[in-house]
Amino acid sequence: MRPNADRLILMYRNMVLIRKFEERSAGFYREGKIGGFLHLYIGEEAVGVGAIAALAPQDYIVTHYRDHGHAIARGLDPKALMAELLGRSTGVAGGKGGSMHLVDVSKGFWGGYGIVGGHIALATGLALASQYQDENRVTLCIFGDGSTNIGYFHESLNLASLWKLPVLYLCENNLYGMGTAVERASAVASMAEKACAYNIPAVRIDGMDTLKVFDATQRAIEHVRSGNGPYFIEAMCYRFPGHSMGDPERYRVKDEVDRYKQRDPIVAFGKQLEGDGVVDEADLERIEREVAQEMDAVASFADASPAPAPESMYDFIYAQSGTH
Ligand SMILES: Cc1ncc(C[n+]2csc(CCOP(=O)(O)OP(=O)(O)O)c2C)c(N)n1
Repeated sequence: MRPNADRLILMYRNMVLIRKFEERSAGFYREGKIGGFLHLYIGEEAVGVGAIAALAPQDYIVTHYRDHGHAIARGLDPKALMAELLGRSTGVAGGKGGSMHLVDVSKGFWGGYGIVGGHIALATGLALASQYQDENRVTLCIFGDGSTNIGYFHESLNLASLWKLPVLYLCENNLYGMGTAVERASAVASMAEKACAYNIPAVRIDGMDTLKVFDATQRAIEHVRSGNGPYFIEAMCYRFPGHSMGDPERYRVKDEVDRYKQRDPIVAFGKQLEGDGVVDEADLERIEREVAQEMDAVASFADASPAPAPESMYDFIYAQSGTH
C-alpha cells in the first residue's frame, strides 16, 4: 500500500534532512570538531528512508557505520545525533560512541557498528531472541556490499534460513567497498544471488527510487512477519562523496560520479511527488527552507553542548548491577 500524502511528504522531508545533516557534519569535520572517521550517506537517502518507512514501531534496526541516514529516518533526534558526532555529552551515546555508533534502543535502533559484517550476527541474534520470545518483531539488518564477503554474513544467513528467523537483510550495493570496486572483491556479481545459496528469497531493486525501495521492503516485511523466515533485498545505489572524509577517490572517474548525481534520489522523489500532485514547487522550497533552519538549531545545540565529564570516563564499560 502506498503511503498517504502526509507520510510521503515526511519521507521527502527526511531525505532533505539527511542531506543537510550530512553537509553540516562535513563542515564540522573540516573545522576539526569531529574526530575519527566520518562516512556520509549522501546519494543513498532513498534506501534508508524508503526501507525504514515500511517498518512498524516495534521493529528493530541494526546497521553499519554509514548510519546517520538510518538514524534520522528512524526518527532519532538530529540534535542528539549531531552532538554525538561532536563527542558531546548530549549525544545519543553520551558522546562516547561517535559517528559509527549511533544508538537509541527506545526506538528499536540498536546501533551502527564499525566492524564490517560483524553486526549481521548481532541482528540475527536479535531476531532469534524475538522469535524465542514470540514477539511480533522484524529486525532490519543493513550493510554494504563489502559485508557479503565476510564470514559472519554466511554463517548468519545460514542459521536465519534454517531457523526461519524474522530478519530482513538489506544490502546497500553502492558499487564500492572503500576504494575497491565490487567486481574486484566479490566472485558473485549480484549480492542477492548469495542469499539464494541459503534458500532465502531475494530481490535486486533500484535503490535510487524511494517508492520502489518502500514497496519492496513492505512486501519483504510481510513475508518475514508472517513467519516465513528471512528475506534479502539488494538495493543498487551510489554514494556521491568518497568512502569517508579525506578519501582522494582515485578509484572512480568523475564522469561516473556525475552520471549518478544526475539521478539524485531527492530531486527524483520531489519530481515524482510534484507529478502526482502531492506537493507543488512552493512546498518543496518551503521544506528546504524549514530544514535549513532546523539544521542551524541542530548545529548550534551540538556545538554549544559540553564534552562528557572526565569522571564519567569509565561509565558503561562494564554492565552496572541491576541494569541487565
Ligand atoms: C572486519 C573489517 N575489515 C575491514 C574494515 C575496514 N573497512 C571499513 S569500511 C570498509 C568497506 C566496506 O564496504 P561496504 O560494506 O560495501 O560498505 P560501504 O562503505 O560501501 O557503505 C572496510 C573494508 C573494517 N572496518 N572491518
